[in-house]
Amino acid sequence: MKLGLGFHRGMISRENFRFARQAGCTHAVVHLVERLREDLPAFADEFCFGRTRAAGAVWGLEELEGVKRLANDEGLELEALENIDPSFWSDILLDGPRKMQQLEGIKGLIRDMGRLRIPILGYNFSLAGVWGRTLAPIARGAALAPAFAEGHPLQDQPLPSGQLNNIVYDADARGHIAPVTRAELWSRLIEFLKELAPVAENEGVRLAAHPDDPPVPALRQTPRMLHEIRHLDRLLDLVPSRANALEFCAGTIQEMAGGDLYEAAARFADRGAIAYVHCRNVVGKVPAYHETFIDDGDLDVPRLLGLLHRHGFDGVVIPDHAPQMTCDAPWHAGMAHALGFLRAELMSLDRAAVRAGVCGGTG
Ligand SMILES: [Mn+2]
Repeated sequence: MKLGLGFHRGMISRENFRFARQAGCTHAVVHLVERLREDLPAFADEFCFGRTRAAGAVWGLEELEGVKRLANDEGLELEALENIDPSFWSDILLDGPRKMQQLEGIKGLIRDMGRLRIPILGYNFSLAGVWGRTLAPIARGAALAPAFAEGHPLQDQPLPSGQLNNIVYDADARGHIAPVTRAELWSRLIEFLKELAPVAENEGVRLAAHPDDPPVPALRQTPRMLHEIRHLDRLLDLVPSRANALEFCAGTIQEMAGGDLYEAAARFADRGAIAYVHCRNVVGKVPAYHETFIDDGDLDVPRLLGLLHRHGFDGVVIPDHAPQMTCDAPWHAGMAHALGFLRAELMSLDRAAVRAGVCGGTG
């Protein structure tokens, strides 16, 4: 297994890639998601950023090439793009009039990823997205971390038009999104996969579905589809393809009301269905849980990594979220802590494999 770190768009920089390399990462995952255009940070011209582009245009080849070159310059492979900007696929999620046009846009993105050998496109087929949690001083030493308790009044606020996946993509939209049933949402997801999986397979790109975080059946008056382990099986079974895979978020799966994370990890690894892994820790399950430091929760991270290793998963593990540590660089310190822990575990698995002679060790 390989160690990686994920970066939101505003975090993509030479310094942050260097930080990841210093912590022992060999791989990077980047979110090219944009919030409102005026909120975008200014990017350095040398990396092809900062150009104006038509609203709703999918990331271009030059931009992806710029991010990849920057990562490579700092000793990192670009493993995945994570999370599709709502403006690129709003009508795929909502079954709107521009759906076919947006599917063509994402096919173009997948072809560019194939050309650049970026192997994974992580996505979250969710209307409300990650929502309804509060940041609380609840992790060890009063570190700030997200907490969730079902029934908070926020969670039932209807979803405004122009907002999906917790991102505003059209500030001028008025009203709320039309009601949708869970069956309708599943049929939109199946159409998305049937259209895109063959293109992705052809390009050597894997589409990796993130489970619903928080894993509850409904949020903001919209249904969710991937909040139990069996839903992930259903997703894989509906469109069998190497390109139809999982962004295996261990924290989210641990938060699910039922099911066994370790059994799921072993089974999905056996199926070769895990594209990459999000690894964080958590205390509690739905209806109430909170995130914690990686060494300090209900999830037995060494056991999980050992299982993934034994069941043949050889891809990238990233820390997902980490509590913010009290210092001048709360995100970096939290990530450095999680990366150090993961790096030690991955090294010890590699050493054990060499001792067992399964990784070409000479004894
Ligand atoms: Mn995750």
